[in-house]
Amino acid sequence: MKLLVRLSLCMAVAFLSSCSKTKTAPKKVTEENYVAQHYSKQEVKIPMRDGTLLHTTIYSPKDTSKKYPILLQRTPYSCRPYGADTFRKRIGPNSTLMKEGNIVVYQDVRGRWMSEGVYDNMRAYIPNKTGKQTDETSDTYDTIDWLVNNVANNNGNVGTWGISYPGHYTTVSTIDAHPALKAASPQACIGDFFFDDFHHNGAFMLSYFRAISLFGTYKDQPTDSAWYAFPDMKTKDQYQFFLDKGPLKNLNSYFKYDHLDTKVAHTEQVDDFFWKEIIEHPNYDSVWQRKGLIQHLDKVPSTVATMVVGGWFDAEDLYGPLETYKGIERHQPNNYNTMVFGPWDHGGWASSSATNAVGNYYFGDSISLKFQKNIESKFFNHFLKGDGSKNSGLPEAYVYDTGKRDWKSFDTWPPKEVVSQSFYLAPEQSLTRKAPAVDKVNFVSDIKHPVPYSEDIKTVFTPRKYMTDDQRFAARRPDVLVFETPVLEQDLQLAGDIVAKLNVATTGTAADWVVKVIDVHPADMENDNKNMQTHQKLSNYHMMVRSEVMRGRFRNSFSKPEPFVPNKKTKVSITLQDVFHTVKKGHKLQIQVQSTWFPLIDLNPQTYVDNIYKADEKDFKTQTHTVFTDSTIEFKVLQ
Ligand code: PG9
Repeated sequence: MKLLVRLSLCMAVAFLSSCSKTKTAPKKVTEENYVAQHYSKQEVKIPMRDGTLLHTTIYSPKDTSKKYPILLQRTPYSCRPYGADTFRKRIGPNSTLMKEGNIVVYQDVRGRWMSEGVYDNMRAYIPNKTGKQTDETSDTYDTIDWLVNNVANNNGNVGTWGISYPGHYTTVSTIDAHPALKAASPQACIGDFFFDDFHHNGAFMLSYFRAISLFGTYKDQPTDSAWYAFPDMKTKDQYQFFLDKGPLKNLNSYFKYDHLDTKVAHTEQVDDFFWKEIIEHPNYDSVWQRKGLIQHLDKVPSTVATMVVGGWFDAEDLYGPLETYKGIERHQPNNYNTMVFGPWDHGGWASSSATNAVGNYYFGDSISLKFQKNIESKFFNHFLKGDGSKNSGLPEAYVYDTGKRDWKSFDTWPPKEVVSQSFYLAPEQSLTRKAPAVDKVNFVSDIKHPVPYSEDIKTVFTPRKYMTDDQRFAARRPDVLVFETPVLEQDLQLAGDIVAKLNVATTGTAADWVVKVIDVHPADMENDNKNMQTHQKLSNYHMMVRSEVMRGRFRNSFSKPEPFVPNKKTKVSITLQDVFHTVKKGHKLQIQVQSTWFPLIDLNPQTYVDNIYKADEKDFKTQTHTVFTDSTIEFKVLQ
């Protein structure tokens, strides 16, 4: 009975707020006030099966002459602006869908902003839930059920979409999906925080330092304004800041919230529950494993069509979208499941900019706008307003070649036609198809002078631009090994993942191994870019195409780390995420290998300690590392 009263109260609250508008003279319709002119807004509290109320904002077309599908986004980033009389400037996945008319719904997920409950990062899925047990799949199910049964003028079909964390909740919506869910587009969707965002193969993404408090500050009641604070580094020079800070434990003081009236006992050294989770769980243990979503993609019913979207230069979530698409293909081969990967950084495809570039590298005009209009809108219209058959007119894999700078469609990804081609890290800094005599190359890894990941002096919220940055600054350092082909006499089209099979050694007992794949442009190449920083030139530009780190202790298992035996030749294999890139005739393919990448990732002490987050200054030691020339880089090549 109580729940029914709450529900009817919610409806009453919703109804009153939508009637509160005072009569004003109609304003000129501009992009700025398009939503306010064409949509009405409701704010409701939807009750979950355990009674928790989730704040939900509903934008409905004022034209009630037809029924509309519901486009739902669940987010930790707020439904702002709050209040019945303030409207977003843009709603929905893109302006085409906004102007065609859809019911667009945003919801604060449990424990965030105006919703009740307690937040948990990447809340673990609970199989076979009973009674009032909840997780994000049940919250989504209950939300969709309420919407289709209570929102006026809906056509009974629901679509979900989102980028990054909202992309994660979009993937969640497909698991044990509500029958009304017909289309989902997880975009840059987080798959697993041990391989997306905060960690790469166990190395901590120190460059995410400022983002931690966004997800680790307690709040104990609904709020329409930010309850967290970002650490003040008091400098723009992030490299120097972290070098001066030294061991990670010296950052703990930034995660005590004396200023917050939280339930956490301030006597603890760290109040931020996310930072605590990170520093107490350095290995891929049950805490991270439970949160991983990829393992549950066997629970995506065939009633849901999926289109996974990602950017080839997405520094934050590349593992997630690739593994989400591949996971649904693997578990549910008969589902309608497609992918689109373009020349974008994190969420770049949602840009309304006429020019598309990543950092200093320009790709072309209106690439994002054409995607929004011709691919994304077509996907949702087909499954939510159309016949919903598998004949959507869209390809299985629509992928952009970032070397040739054009799109291609395939009926599988990676393409069936690819062949593996291995290149050896050979002496004299060469990269050869032919196995060289086994030799070795040494370098001193000086933790007092780590290799920068970028030449830029800035404090990032999350890293982005480095993904296409010129790598000449690194190539000219003695602690970066360079291996390079001669000028190519024909195009080399890379399509799929890249596996670095290194044979290495170290004088220490711990080391990180970073591999970078680089497209060296011709020396006589003229700038054609609209986006280059003035000092950057395309002549001999060392364009980063892909890069990845392996924290050496995890070389055999992410859950059971192991030290190196000093000076013992050891195998370290690193899978670099998929690419679709032609290294064109006249260019060179280059590989760089290094052991620091600062402060993108934290410094490895280079002596083995159980938990690097608790390491002391004395544990950090300069070491000499070795790469043997029987190490190979295996590419997937389209002939
Ligand atoms: N995946 C992105 C992110 C997560 C956590 C911290 C910072 C960024 C995102 O949701 O944008």
